[in-house]
Amino acid sequence: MERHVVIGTAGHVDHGKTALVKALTGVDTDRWEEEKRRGITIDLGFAPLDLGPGLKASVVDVPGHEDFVRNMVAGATGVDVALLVVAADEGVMPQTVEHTAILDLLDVRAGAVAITKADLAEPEWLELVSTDVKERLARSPIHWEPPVAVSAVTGAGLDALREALRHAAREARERAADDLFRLPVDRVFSLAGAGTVVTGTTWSGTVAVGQEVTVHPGPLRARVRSVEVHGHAEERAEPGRRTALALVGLDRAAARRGSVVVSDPSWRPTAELDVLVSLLPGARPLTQRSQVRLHLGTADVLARVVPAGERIQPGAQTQAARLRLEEPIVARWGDRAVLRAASPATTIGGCRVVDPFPAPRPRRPGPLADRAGPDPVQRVRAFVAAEGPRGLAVGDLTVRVGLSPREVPGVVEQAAGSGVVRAGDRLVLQAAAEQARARVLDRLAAYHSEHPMLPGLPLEAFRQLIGEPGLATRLLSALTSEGAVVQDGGAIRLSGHRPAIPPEFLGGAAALREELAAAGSEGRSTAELAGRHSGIPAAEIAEFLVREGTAIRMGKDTYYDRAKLESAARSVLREVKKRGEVTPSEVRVSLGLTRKHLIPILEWMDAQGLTVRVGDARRLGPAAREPRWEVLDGLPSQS
Ligand SMILES: Nc1nc2c(ncn2[C@@H]2O[C@H](COP(=O)(O)OP(=O)(O)OP(=O)(O)O)[C@@H](O)[C@H]2O)c(=O)[nH]1
Ligand SMILES: [Mg+2]
Repeated sequence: MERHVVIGTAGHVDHGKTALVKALTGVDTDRWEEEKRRGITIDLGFAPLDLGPGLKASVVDVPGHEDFVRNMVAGATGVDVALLVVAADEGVMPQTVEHTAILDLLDVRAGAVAITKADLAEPEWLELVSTDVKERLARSPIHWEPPVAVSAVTGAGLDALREALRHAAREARERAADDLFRLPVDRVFSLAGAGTVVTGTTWSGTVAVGQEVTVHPGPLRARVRSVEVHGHAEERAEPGRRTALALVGLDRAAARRGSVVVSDPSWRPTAELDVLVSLLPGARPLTQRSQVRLHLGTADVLARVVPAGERIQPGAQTQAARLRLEEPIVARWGDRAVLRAASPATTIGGCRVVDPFPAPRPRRPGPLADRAGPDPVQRVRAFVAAEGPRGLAVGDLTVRVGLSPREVPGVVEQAAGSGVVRAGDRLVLQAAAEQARARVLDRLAAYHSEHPMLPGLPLEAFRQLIGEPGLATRLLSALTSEGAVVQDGGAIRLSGHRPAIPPEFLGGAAALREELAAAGSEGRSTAELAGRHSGIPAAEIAEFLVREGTAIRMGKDTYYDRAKLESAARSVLREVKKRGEVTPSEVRVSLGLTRKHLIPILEWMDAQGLTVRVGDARRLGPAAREPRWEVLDGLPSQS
């Protein structure tokens, strides 16, 4: 199968990068008038390069001038193979060092080195420069091929350089086609007939003509009208190559360098990242709220640093920090980024994204080592553990935890064997799930002992106790399905709980029953009951009497003795039967009640369906035909 890689130039200004790219590819990548006039590269240039059987490359040519390092970083982000260019006549210079550091920080794995302008140097001098370069690169983690002396003018060494690039390509990272599609945009333009075109290097995944994509920030929806790779129409965009997408529905002004085109909904912008930072030797330490410029993909944004410890020192050890970004960007677990000082603009280090969606509290990052690890199962476990009882959404495993979609089912299955349980669409640590369960059971037991007469904890109070609605629902359904908890109307209780009057209130309860019986059709409000019977929880006892069946509550807090209320209702029904319909004043006299006490009873009867209101009068309602309300003419009812 044919392999595609992106080769990125690097090196000091004027060292011959663009001339070398032209000698290799035939393409002059300095397209701008200003570039021609000043004789330097300002922005990125692109050219295809055929490296022989089975290997195709796209070359990204970057500017070497120190004023345009920002553009260099945008070009370097998608690079698989570095092409470091050092002019024989000048040797290693500041941007030779800075560009090499940037390639390191972006985790470029392999590269070739061209000692160019060889035609200008004596062989001994060439040898000296080559040795110096080799020694310096020995400390770099990148796999560098031995330097090749070349001349863009004579063409000397170009074949050997092609061979070195082929070798380096073998060491380069493979970009996964079966992963989520992502293309960081480095150019946007409009083209007659094609509409808005965005270009960039496809980092991972594929997207086909006709497919819907999302452009961040936005998010904006668009459809892929066509795909081009170096001027050739393709059916789909694939990783490791320069890609131009013509997008239907995207306004030219809505995208820019730094935008990202994706197709999966799990990509979301974020303004906080937990990262592992490494600072270059000689960089100033980063302290609380130091300002830096973060370059991730083709985006660059200002950010404040919140180190996990006191400060971040330069050195080999990476250190945890949270970055608060001034604008949201798209980031994924494992992404590499470059950090530059805001002013003067110098490269100070880099970072690796460990959590693109960290919990807002605590405001500093917790330990990141477990979540940064390469083993996917351990990593999932660490993310799940960090989420506590909330757990981690399975949908977060791709972008947040860095798994490819095809890995997800297998990793979830393996994680299940190591203390992670799946609850619906979330993963929770077994221990955290058990803890949450125990907390609910404890809380219910405590509630029952505090309120032995109540049927259970109101559902709303339970939700507030848990805090998160999704978690509350999951816990409740787990506990009810295992039979430990019963949900009964608006309350939840332990399955063994039976509401009962505790011994110390039995006397009080008897007194309330008597009180309500004596109050008859007048009823008593909670306030009246509490006022007359101090020292007992009158409201809770009254509610208990309702559930036990000896009392009836009307409205929010007026209680009646059931037998008394029903007997009053029967009297009303008898009157209605006799007369066909009655007005309140007609029944008031026969019942001997004041209007104040009669009206609530009539309204209650309306609500029960015993009576129907017609103007000011009442007629028989449908419920009055039920056997227990059947009222025999002229005879007293059996209540
Ligand atoms: N003699 C000789 N001159 C060269 C060679 N390669 C490049 N040059 C000259 O060096 C100058 C700079 O070359 P560029 O290719 O523009 O350098 P660059 O590295 O692309 O410069 P920036 O992009 O601005 O960093 C030009 O005048 C080239 O003609 C070479 O192999 N031999
Ligand atoms: Mg150039």
